[in-house]
Amino acid sequence: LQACKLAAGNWKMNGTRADLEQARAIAEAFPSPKCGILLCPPATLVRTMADMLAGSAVMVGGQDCHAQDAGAHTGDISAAMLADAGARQVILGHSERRADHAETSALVAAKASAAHASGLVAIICIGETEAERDSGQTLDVVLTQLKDSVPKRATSANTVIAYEPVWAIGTGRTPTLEQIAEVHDALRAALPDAGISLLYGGSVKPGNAAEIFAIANVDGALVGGASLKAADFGAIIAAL
Ligand code: G2H
Repeated sequence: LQACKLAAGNWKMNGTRADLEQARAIAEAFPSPKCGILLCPPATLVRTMADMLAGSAVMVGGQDCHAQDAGAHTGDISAAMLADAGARQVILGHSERRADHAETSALVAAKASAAHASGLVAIICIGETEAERDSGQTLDVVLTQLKDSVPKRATSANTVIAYEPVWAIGTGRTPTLEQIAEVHDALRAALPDAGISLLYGGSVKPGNAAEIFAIANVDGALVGGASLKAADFGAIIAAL
């Protein structure tokens, strides 16, 4: 269990400049938080949000990066570019990227190495589908994803893992506290560095955050929908 937990907001494909006010409100509400606070807006807002939040306690991150530094990859963004725009972290291997863009764990590991080389913390997402859980494969799936998605030399300084059961993402359904604990315990035992933070993600909201954060081996949350409004995300941060 980490002394300093992390509340990470993943805005996904949501947000234009008007929404930066939500980020400003979070920074103003938590001038010296006891935990880490991170917002990952769409790439179009990273530079502006990082400039706006400079000097505050709120970090800014990206939602994906390419495995290479530069080149002929239309539409892609490299880790070096995110770092140059003021990002300190990057979410990688989110299940929506694995599903929408056919990202494999091997690709995610390559992206994580690129993130590390650019000085970014990689937040690597793993999680089982509903069919995998129903057929009793949850631990096999997440441990295999962990092994294949995390670079061998990952450390607590450059890597965070987010366990996000696919069936709990954006659905309002959350696993039982026992189900979260079982997976986080298994992940902790398998990490290349036992100090790596383990976030839970999937329909975290103000009403369930405190009980999820109280689970041993849960070091914070990756929050989607409930990170878009400062009131909700603030309530989750306050529960850390
Ligand atoms: C899981 C999570 C954030 P939500 O994807 O990554 O989203 O909180 O909306 O389920």
